[in-house]
Amino acid sequence: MNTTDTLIPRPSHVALQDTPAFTLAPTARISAPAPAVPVAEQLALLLRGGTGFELPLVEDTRPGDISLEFAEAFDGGPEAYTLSVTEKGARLTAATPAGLFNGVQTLRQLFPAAVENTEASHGEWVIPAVEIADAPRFAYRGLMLDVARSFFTVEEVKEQIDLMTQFKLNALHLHLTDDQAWRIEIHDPGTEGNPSGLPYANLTAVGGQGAVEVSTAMPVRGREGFYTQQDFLDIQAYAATKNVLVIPEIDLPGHVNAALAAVPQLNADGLAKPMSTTSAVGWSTLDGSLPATYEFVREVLGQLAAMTVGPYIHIGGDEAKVTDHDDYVAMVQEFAKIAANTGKTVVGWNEYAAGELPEGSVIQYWFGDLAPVVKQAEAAGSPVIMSPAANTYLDQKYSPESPIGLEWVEGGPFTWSEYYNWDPAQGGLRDQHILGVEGPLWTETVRNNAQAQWLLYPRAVSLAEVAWSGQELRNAGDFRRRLGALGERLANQGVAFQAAPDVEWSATSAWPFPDTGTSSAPEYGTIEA
Ligand code: TNX
Repeated sequence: MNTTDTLIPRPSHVALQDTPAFTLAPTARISAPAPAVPVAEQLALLLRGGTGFELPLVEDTRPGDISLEFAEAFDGGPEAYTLSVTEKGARLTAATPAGLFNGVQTLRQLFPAAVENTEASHGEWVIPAVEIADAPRFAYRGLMLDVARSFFTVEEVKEQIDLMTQFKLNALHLHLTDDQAWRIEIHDPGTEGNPSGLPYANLTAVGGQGAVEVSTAMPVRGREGFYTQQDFLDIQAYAATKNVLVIPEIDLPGHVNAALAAVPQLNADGLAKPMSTTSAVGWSTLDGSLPATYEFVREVLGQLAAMTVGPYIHIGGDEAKVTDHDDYVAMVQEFAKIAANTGKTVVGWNEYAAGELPEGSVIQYWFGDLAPVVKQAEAAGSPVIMSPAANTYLDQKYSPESPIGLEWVEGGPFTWSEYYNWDPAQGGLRDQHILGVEGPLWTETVRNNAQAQWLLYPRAVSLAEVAWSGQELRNAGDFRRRLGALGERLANQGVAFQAAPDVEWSATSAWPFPDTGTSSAPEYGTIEA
């Protein structure tokens, strides 16, 4: 098969040449100017694994090399790139390291799937002569990991980053707090910054110990934990090497039971709530009449902003079902102001647009009426992240027989095709209003990375193409064929993808359910002692 035909996401322009192909030789080198060296290193790591070649990084270029170059003016924005492959070598150009990183992902997919093996194999590393010019449709192409309902270690988060970036996904939203747990360390600011003496250390000491328990087969044990501020910096530093921006979320004013359990002063009666393991939603709230509420939010968002490298912080705002509507609006407006005063751009779930938001605040649409979101986008210039549940919710079951996953979203269950066959520009929203697309993985039923992978892949691949490739380039039948070819790459990476029955997979998944007809997958379903 010709690898220029199986690229995912599909590039804007691909012109296969009828000139001789390029063969990567053991003597090949990777040439890059200093600012491109970190990206060149990423490429070298990828290719060294499967080929076993040395692939040293150099500054000059000679025939047979892969070269990374900067070009000043560039069509298609900061993430655009061109890739030119001839018999003499492969040449990537872009205006930024991000553009080069995207080009590297395309180049990687042009090599035979064996390049994804961690052990070197004796392949013929031939890629077709081709001219590619490519740029993303949307700047924000994200996944969300709910680390509150089930904790994911720093290592697991990094593994998720490794996988997502091969499809040019560039945003990782971490849902850090919820009713069942609080996952991010907040330092005690000392007496001066803490007039009410709030026990911030309890947030993780108490709040970090929870998780959802939907069944006895999935106990809390093994799914608790939290990130120190250093851990969070470490995740972001790793993400940055792969062109990924991390967006942290503190969910307010609902989904806060873990905070109410850790900090007694956040309760009107001054008594800490018990921790909870239920998967019910919409039953907890901050109290807008307590000064401690605002003191708390100011301290938490201040520290969060200080440890966040990227421009965004997310303040939640969803499903505050037991919060009086006027209180909700008043709190959310105040919290958004506090967040904006940190210098960051505020993001929230679409309910929060009921309040007046600081200019430029981002609305993440997930559910309900899109019309007010479109209005805000047009009138107030609020960029929108599109996460409509029925097209992006990665926590939903694939079929009624799926051993994990929820199934509350109407129209489900959902496979790769429902997450492919939609256009983010809908209901009057136009591309210029849309920051991008994000697929949330809520983790009530997910207890480790293999299970997360199974819910994510291949649906996250659909979302990656929706976010990257222009609507006119997309075609479900063609995408299904390319997914089939992708199977071998995912299998070589050890990914537990869902073997969608309507796709002709080129290799078997590490977790082939439901093809095997059994719902038991011992290596992923049992609890380690
Ligand atoms: C709704 S989507 C939620 C989450 C749940 C999810 C389960 C959203 C903004 N809130 O709290 O985990 O449903 O699918």
